[in-house]
Amino acid sequence: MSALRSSPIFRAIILGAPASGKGTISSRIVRDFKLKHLSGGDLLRSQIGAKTEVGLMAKTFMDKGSLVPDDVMSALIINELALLKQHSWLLDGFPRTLKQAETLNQKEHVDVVISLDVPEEEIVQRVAGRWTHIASGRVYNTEFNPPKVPGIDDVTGEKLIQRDDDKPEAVRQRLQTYEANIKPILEFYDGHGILKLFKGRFTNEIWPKVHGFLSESIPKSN
Ligand code: G5P
Ligand code: MG
Repeated sequence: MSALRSSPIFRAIILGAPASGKGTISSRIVRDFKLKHLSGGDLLRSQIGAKTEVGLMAKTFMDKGSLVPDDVMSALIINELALLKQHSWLLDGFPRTLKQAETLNQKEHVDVVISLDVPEEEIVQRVAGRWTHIASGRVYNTEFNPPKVPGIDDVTGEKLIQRDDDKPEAVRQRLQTYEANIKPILEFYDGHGILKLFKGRFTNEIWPKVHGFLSESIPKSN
């Protein structure tokens, strides 16, 4: 779809409600298919950590569970993708509005869009147990994939934190924001024939299906 391209480079998007497992499934995709991973949320959190003007502004929206304005978000992502011209990539959590989808479509070719459909009650339970390593975006869950040492990242030994927007009010707002925006985005990609839905309660149930789908979709020379 969009810009013409005939290389073995492969570009995918992963969408889904807050805590539907986008980050968890992305890390498995990166491990098995060697795509570069770019998460809008991780990018914003690194801007917040660096106390940039964009980061400080974005935090005011994120803490409430609202979306960062389209122009700011699209500019951030498009700039990052411009650095990945020679790479296959996986874009996590972008686009989140039809406007963002249209902006992306004008700039980049996308091969497939993976959409995760996980029941809401499962999501609410998960968030309470999530611990994040901000610098890398690695996520843990006290039940599902606990770190080897509680509160410590397995790879770097640095401290894990609980995200400010994982408080119950913000999670409720994030879910509402997602529901209010997702339908036209899915219709947009379905209209381009590149949407693939994955429904399930658990990551370990969804992941083999995503793996099978990508094994079929990614060019073998990649
Ligand atoms: P983010 O950072 O993109 P969300 O809300 O879309 O945030 P989030 O919270 O990062 O999504 P996820 O990546 O879908 O969730 O899920 P995950 O982290 O892998 O899994 C959630 C938890 O469940 C983890 O603890 C994991 O270990 C656990 N888990 C996974 N699978 C299972 C399972 O099978 N069982 C169990 N028990 N646990 C499991 O965006 C944050 C904010 O940034 C802004 C917005 O303000 C947004 O709210 N933002 C944007 N604003 C505008 N436009 C955009 N495009 C934006 N992108 C981000
Ligand atoms: Mg995530």
